[in-house]
Amino acid sequence: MSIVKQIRLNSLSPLNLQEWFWQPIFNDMIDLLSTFNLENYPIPVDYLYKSVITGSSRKPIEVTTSTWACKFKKIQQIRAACIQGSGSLSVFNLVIKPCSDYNLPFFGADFVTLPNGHLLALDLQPVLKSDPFHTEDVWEKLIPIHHRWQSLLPDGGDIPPEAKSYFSPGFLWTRLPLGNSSISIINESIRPAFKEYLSLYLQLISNADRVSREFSLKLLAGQKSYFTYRSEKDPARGMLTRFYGKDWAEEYIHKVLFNID
Ligand code: DBV
Repeated sequence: MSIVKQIRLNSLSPLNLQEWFWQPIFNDMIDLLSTFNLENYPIPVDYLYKSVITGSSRKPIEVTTSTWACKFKKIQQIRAACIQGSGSLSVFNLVIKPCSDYNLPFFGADFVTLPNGHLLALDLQPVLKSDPFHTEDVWEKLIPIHHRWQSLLPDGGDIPPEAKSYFSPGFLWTRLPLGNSSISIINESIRPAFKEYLSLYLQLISNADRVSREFSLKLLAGQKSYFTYRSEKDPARGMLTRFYGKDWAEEYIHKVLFNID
């Protein structure tokens, strides 16, 4: 059974990957975004869709990587990297990058299914790590939502120490084993948590006012260092290189996933 190949005219065309484990959450995202006037965010055609046959000759496995992206008022880029292989390989990685004229955090989700289990991360991540004016009003809204869902989930364990300063006090983080009980947890906790985090974020966007030119330059510098960090430390680098080769993987990480321009 292979994934349905899609001919997508641009990155904004709907993504409807047959058997993609994270498709329902992706659809929730589209529903929530549908009140905004979404515009295409061009992605080079080589990165819109990529497929490789891997595994053994007796048991070949197709691994596809699709990129979905758009932009809208106050948001410079929203992009999703969507990977589907066999049942135990599936990724939905989402980043929303606001225009630096607005005092907004990033939105980030990393939903990863691998043969050793699910790894689930959700956060609104500050652009400036130690500026009290930046996102000061966000945390009192996010922390109760975080607490409600995190208390139902096991803690995800240690994260790389250099990553810690990028996380917010509302970082939702868990690891679950493969199996039906985890699928119930994903449906009953992760999916609604994602919707609540994203709804809060969209509300923050709607309420955001322009900042001064001076502050906007600070935010821009913070965004650059965050994207540089994410591109240097991308945990998917090994996997993408293995499937598609070093040249494609490096270009994808630097020019598409974490493009600073
Ligand atoms: N992570 C990405 C992109 C991916 C991706 C663009 C295209 O930033 C997938 C895919 N993340 C991915 C994979 C792994 C992780 C791990 C495949 C597993 C790597 C492995 O085990 O081999 C959250 N993601 C992780 C880890 C953390 C995060 C903390 C464990 C890293 C480690 O142990 O080294 N990623 C991190 C985070 C956000 C995020 C907080 C934003 C909310 O996107």
